[in-house]
Amino acid sequence: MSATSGDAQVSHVALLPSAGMGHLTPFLRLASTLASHGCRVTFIAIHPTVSSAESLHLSALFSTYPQIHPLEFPLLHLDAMDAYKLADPFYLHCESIRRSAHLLLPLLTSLSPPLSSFIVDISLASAFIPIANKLDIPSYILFTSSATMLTLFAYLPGLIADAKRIDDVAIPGMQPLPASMIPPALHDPTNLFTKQFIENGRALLQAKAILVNTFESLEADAVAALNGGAVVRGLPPVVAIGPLHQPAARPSGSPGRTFAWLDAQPARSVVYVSFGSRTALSRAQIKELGVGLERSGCRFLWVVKSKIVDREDGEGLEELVGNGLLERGRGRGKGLVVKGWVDQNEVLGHGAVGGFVSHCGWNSVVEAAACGVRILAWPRGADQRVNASLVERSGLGVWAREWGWDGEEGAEVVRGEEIGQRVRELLGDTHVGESVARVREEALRASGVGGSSYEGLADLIEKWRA
Ligand code: UPG
Repeated sequence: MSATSGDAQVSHVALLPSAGMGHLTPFLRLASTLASHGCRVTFIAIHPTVSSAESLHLSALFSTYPQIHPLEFPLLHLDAMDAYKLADPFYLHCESIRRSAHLLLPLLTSLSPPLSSFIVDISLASAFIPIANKLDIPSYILFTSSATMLTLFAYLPGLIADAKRIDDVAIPGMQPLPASMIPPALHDPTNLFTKQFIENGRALLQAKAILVNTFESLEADAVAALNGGAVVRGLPPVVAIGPLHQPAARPSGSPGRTFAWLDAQPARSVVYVSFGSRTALSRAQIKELGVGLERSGCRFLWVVKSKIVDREDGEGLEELVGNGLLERGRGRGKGLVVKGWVDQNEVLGHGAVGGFVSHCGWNSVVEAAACGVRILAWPRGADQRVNASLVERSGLGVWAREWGWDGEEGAEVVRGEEIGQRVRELLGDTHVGESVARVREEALRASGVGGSSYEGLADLIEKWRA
C-alpha cells in the first residue's frame, strides 16, 4: 500500500533490526538511503538494547533525520530462558525479540499511512513475517552477512532434515564448504543459534525478496546460484544493494585525537586493527597482538576490546596492553592504541590507512572493499571463515588460515612474531594492492547511479510506490 503526497505516491517502509551493531549498522544505512529516495521510514527501535553503541546510534539517527520515525518496541521481560543462560548476550537478546513478536502487531496496525513493506532482519524473520502476514503487509528480509553465507542459510534446513551432524557441505553452484568453515555453533543441534538459523532459513521462502549488503561482482557465483534456483527452488529474488552508504547521523564517537594522529601519518602507511563490535580477545592474545604490531615495524591504529558487551568493558588500556607499548607508540609516533567506539568507516576512508587486520564481520569486509583497504583476515567465529575465504578469492586480502578461532580444539594463542610477519607482508604485497583497487572500483560502480546495487534498490522502491 502506498500513501499519496501531492501527486506523488509515497511508500511507507518499516524496518526491524536485530540485536548488536553488526545487525543495526546495515539497517541504519538502509534507513537513511530509503529516506534519501523519498520513502517514509518507520524505524522500529528495540528497547532496551544490549550495547550502548546501539542506543547512541539510534539517537543520532532520529535526531538527524526527521523523516525517519522511531517506533519504540518494548520487549517482554523473559525470565524463562534458563536453558540458554550461558548463551551469547546478543543471541539471547535476539531470542527475547523473537518471543515478543506478538507485541508488534498492535503497533504496526496503528501506523498511518499503512505500510507498503516491512523489512526484517534475517535473525528475526521466522517470528515476524507471520505478524506482517496477518496485516497483509509484504515482507522483505535484510540478510546481514554475505550472499555466500546466504547460500548456506538457504541450503541448511533441507540438509539438516536428513543429517544428524553437519559435515562438509556441497551447495549446488558453489565451491564445497569444509566443515571447519561452518559457524561452530551449527555443529551443536541444541544450540540456540542453530535453532534460530534453521527456522529463519525456512522463513526465507516466505519473503517477497531478500536484500543483501553486497555487490554482484564481489559474489557473482553466490548471487547466480541463489537466483538461478540452484541452491533452493522457489527462493524469492536475492537483490544485492551494497555497499550501503554510511548515514550522515553518527554519534560523536571516535575521539578527535584518533583522526589528528591519522592526519599526521604518511599515505597508506597505517594498519588498522579491529575485530568489530562484539568480539573480545583473551588477555594473552591481546598481549601477543601488541608484540606483533610492534614487531611488524608498521604504523598501527589498534582498537582494543576485552569484553563482548561494551557496557562491561571497563578495564584500562594500561592493564590490557601494558604501559610500555603505549609509551613506545606515543614516543615514536608509530602506534596509537584506543579503547571504545571509533568511526571505523571513516578510519578506513582515511588516506593514511593501507591495511586492516579484521575478523571479517560482513560489515567490515564491505566497508574495506568500498574504501579499497586490503585485509589480513583473522576470523574469530560465526560466519567469519566463510567471509574470509571470499576476501581471499576476491583479491580483497589474505587469510591467515592456520590461525584458529575462539574455542576451537587445539587453537593456540597466535604468537606476536607470526602476527608481525603477516602484517608486514600484507602492507608490502603489491599484487593484493592492485586487486583491492579493482574491487573498490567495482564497489563504487555498483552503488553509484545506474549501478547494479543502486538500480536493484530503486526497482524495489518503485514497486512499493505502485
Ligand atoms: N564499528 C565501528 N567502530 C567500532 C567497532 C565497530 O564503527 O569501534 C562498526 C563497523 O564499522 C561495522 C560494525 O560496527 O560497521 C560491526 O560489524 P561487523 O564488522 O559485521 O562485525 P560484528 O560486530 O562482529 O558483526 C556481527 C557478527 C559478524 C557478522 C555481522 C553481520 O559478529 O560475524 O558478519 O554481525 O551479521
